[in-house]
Amino acid sequence: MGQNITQKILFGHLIEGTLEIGNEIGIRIDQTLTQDATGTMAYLQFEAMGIDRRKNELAVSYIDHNTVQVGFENADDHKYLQSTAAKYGVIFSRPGNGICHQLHLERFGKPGKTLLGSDSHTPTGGGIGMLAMGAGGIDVAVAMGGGTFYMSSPKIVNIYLVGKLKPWVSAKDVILYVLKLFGTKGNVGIVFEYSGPGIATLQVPDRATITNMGAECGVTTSIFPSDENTRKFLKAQGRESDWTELLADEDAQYDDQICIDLSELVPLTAEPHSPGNIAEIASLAGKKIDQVLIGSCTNSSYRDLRTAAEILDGKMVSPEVSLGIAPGSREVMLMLAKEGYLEKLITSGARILESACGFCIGNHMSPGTDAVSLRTSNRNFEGRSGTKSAQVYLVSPEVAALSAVKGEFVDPMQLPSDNCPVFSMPESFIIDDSMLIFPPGDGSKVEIIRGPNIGDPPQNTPIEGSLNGIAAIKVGDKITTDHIMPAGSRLKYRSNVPAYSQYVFEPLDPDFPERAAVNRDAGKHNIIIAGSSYGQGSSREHAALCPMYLGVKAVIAVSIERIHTANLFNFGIIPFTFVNSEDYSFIEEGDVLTVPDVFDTIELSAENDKPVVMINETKNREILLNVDFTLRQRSVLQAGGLLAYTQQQAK
Ligand code: MIC
Ligand code: SF4
Repeated sequence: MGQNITQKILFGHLIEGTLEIGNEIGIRIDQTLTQDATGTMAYLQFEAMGIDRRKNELAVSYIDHNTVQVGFENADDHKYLQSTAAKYGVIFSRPGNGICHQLHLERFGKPGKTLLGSDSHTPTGGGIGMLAMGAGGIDVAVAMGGGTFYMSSPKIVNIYLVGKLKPWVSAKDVILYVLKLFGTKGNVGIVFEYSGPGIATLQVPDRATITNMGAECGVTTSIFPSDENTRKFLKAQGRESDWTELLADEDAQYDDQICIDLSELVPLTAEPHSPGNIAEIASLAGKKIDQVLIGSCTNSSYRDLRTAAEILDGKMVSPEVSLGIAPGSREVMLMLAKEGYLEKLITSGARILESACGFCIGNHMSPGTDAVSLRTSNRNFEGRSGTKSAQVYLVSPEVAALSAVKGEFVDPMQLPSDNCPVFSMPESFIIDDSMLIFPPGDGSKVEIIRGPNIGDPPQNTPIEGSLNGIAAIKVGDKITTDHIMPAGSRLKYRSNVPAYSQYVFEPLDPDFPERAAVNRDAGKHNIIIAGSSYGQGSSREHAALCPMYLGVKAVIAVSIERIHTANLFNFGIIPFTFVNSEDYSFIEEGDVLTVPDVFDTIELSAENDKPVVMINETKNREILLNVDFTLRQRSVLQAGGLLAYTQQQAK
């Protein structure tokens, strides 16, 4: 039987397990990437593992998230990351060089390779045929040390594309349409594999926009074949020798298939406050707007910004609108500058921002009160922009640029199609790797620079005996990691867990940290009760690490997203799910919850394939919990987390 491309890559990298949907498999990771906001913890954990040098094929440490210095903390983090990169054999991408996903695609990604990144949008690499996945920093640290990456063998869903996009409709509309079909929950353990005649009409930057934002569906990753378009892109990057063809076999099988006719799509948007709230732009035409931001790892390529520049050429941004543009990389910025597009952008009144995540993570350019902000980024969770009352809409660069001029939503389908800029891939990009620092051959003499904000990664103390819990907080459905561990202005505490822990659940319940600390200090175990799709969004392991620091020992949810589940295991927090989701309503904040001899009970339940019985002492009621944990996951929990487990294994 023929293989699809996901299977080809998985078989080629399989170390443990069999490819049956839902089975835990262990795979070899070729390349890793980290970014500054998750990287400090990843390298602190790498150091704690006692490995002297990175062992995988290629590792890159990017500085892109927090480049705006307010206080000394970020600059100190950057120094720490630069020195760890030199010491451990990691390539360092200096602040200003660009956003990790855009840069990795341009300079390092290779078809057929596996890539693990401490950022949920790592699947961007799927645009050139990589099996690229997001994970917590500690998983990336283990992979850098040559360790196996464990994941659930995916269900492979084929998205078969036919037709060609109409003028004014672009890749962002494709992925927004996919989000409309699949939503933001219920897709755990899936890989979207694209194929069909329609893919030949999509260039690498288009494909990367689509694989990037597959993350919003909660899938493990998304992948396109590596074909002639991929070769052209890599050739233009001066890397044709990195190209290999990677196509699904003619008789490849998939676990499911849907077909999308590209020619039927129209411009779409994700309305506040979820990337899954899809509406047609036509339904919003004429609505007043206040801010437009073009950039982020989803839509900041040369293709996207050149298109925006062509639309803005000779026009002025509306006086009611603030337009910011953040190129995805220095290469993009140089291309725009050399070809005169930067001048067109500046002349139109656009504010040129640094090649970094910036506005997307809410650390600058927060909109005004109740403002309507149009962004080409991938997440519009409430408050992520830094302004709780802001209404953030996710749109294509075409809609963003047109609307910035008019001061209101513009439906491009009402405009002549001849006005739509046509893009063709340049023969060559401007290649300038001078902002990359390559590590010395021998890093043993390199001194690691640690500012006062950088502390040791806290370790968990494993539960002994019973889970003696208190429902310390009860939250609803679709709680994102931005709700659990806000980023934006709090990002600078990423390497200081005691300080960052003071903001756990800040947007939902700012008193939580104090309450949890009181329980913890009284010897009680804090438990988080949640609805469905808990931990959506980012890969940030602080959404497990900081609750761990506050004494959280278990999460009980209707369902938990993939990366967050892995992060909970990694920090020794038990990720229970309800057997009967109605039981969610039988627990209230403050209830006393007990599982006697918790690890023995879990072992017995796992062996006999039976649920764990938890007692809600306050309500005098038994509640059944799923424990479909593997032996490895159970051992990690018992050790108190992956760091302790890895240290034990190394002895
Ligand atoms: C995000 O887009 O939410 C982030 C910031 O890039 C995160 C990583 C982080 O929290 O540092 C992600 O997507 O994983
Ligand atoms: Fe950066 Fe935004 Fe992309 Fe996250 S989603 S990596 S914050 S640009």
